Amino acid sequence: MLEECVLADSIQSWKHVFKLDPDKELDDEALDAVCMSGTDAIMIGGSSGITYENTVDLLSRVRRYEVPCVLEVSDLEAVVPGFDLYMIPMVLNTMNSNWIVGQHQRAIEQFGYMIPWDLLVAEGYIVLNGDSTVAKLTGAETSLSASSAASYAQIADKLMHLPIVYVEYSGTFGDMELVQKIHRSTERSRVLYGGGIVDKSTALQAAAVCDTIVVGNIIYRDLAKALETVAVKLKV
Ligand code: 1GP
Repeated sequence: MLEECVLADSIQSWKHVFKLDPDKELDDEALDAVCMSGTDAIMIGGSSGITYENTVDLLSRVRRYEVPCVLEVSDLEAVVPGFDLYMIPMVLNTMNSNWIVGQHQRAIEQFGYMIPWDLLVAEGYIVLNGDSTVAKLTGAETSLSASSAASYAQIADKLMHLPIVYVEYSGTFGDMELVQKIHRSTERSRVLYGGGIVDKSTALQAAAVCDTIVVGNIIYRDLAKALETVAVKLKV
């Protein structure tokens, strides 16, 4: 129990996370570079094409390394045992309650008896790139002013007491003033930012206005640039 709590608490020290998509190819050499990069954690997740098989396969490859490996649960069919933690997204800025509590309710009703509750970490997602797969899938209302976005973050932080607010611009670099406003308006939740971080410069800009940056697609497009982003860890 203690060990599990310590694990969940370790998120508080994460500055940098690489997000790997089980639906995308990454050869062993590239995976070795990612896992040995000094990143704080590997998050496995994606919005489409995630299966039990491709998730197990990626987990077993990442498990050769010491870096913590967490699953961001997006599809019940692809929940694989053996991860260090399970991140549970709740999309706050959608009117479709399916993505806030609906899927969660059905999962708990069906599988509650086997859920390792101490390994679950809830994420209050604020989805802000209207062109992204996650925005389309969840019907997120992405045209938010900074103060609207910050008020969603305060729901996560002050009303729901979620450990994480995830500012999700997947695929595009976001409005850093908006992210900063979210960061300033939260007290306890850790603010994760992801979207369009493609090199050291964008990584440093994002790291300056949040607690943890999440780097995704650039891993598959330009590995050297992706590895540069770990430099944010030197700027503690
Ligand atoms: C996606 O926030 C992550 O969930 C990272 O986004 O792929 O644009 O880096 P990118």
